[in-house]
Amino acid sequence: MKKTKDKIKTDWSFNEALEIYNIPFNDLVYQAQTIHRENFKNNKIQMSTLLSVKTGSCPEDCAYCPQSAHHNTDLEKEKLISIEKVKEAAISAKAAGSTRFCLGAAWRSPNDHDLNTVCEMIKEVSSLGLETCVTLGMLKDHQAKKLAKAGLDYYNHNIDTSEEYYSKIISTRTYEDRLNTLENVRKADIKVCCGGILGMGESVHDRIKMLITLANLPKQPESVPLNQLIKIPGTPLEKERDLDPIELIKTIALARILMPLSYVRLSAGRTEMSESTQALAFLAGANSIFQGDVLLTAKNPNREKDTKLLNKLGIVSEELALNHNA
Ligand code: SAM
Ligand code: DTB
Ligand code: SF4
Repeated sequence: MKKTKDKIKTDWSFNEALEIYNIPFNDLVYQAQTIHRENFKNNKIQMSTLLSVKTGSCPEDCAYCPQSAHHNTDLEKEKLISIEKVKEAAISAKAAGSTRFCLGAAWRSPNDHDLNTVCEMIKEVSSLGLETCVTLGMLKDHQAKKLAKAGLDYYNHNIDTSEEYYSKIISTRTYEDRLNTLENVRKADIKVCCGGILGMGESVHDRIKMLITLANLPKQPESVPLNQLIKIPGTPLEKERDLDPIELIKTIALARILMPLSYVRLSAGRTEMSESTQALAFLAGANSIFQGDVLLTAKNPNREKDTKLLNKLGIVSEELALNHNA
């Protein structure tokens, strides 16, 4: 296991990655699956469950997001929920086979009072034997340290696309802001969950550049969520062109090859994907999913549907490593 550990490459050039992306499809998927098998257990995937703890009214203008106050979407807004509700949802997630519980809040950045409440939520979830992940927007140095002290395992903060395309999608913050938060998370010794969205009108070049940015971080993210855009009515991207499933699979395969030790999560958008596309995604090296019939606010395949698919493919959920906090 983990044969590749000592030779992780973090100086990928665009042309090197493009060359890999352009090899014949079967060769690309074969290479990705080979690297996958060198580093992970075959036919096992990691399951995470999401919970939105503060929903809607976000001041940011992310063009894809149903929770932005700038768009008129059909969304039930909710203030920060109680610790008790979080605990209940985490217990159900664990019973359904999830090993990680992820809390999401529609904030530009948390205030210190709310952050204290989230820290209490993290402690509750950890005490159930689940890994914890939160995504709360931008973090200052001291906020990341506070989360680390509460025992947080992962922080999710996506770069979403290439630096060049970023301003077409979001105007209320910069790529640099995003990278600064990732740096603060790393400095606090929290594991990084960072990925992006495919199908927002970006080019193949943008997707490759996004993957290079992730792969060339001083330390590659432990978890890389790749979301297919969910086209939410009322958002500026509601009529965006469908993502070609072959391009999705090629991007997943490239992510696996550039980041051999990272968990690559087939994240949002599985409701709109066929079983065959999802099967190919796992073949190309995706080894994590969100389970549960809602993501934060949007639909996700229900448990019955996922169980049926995973059974057909002979894929099982990865058991929680006993020393997950080590
Ligand atoms: N506000 C925090 C932030 O932006 O970092 C946390 C919550 S935000 C909803 C988390 C991630 O969800 C975004 O970075 C984006 O990648 C993803 N996301 C949001 N809306 C989406 C959509 N319609 N389709 C696919 N992914 C989406
Ligand atoms: C990630 O990359 N995808 C998840 C998680 N990180 C927080 C969120 C997907 C959100 C999809 C839209 C919604 O449910 O509102
Ligand atoms: Fe707010 Fe996050 Fe949605 Fe952007 S993605 S609008 S920051 S909740």
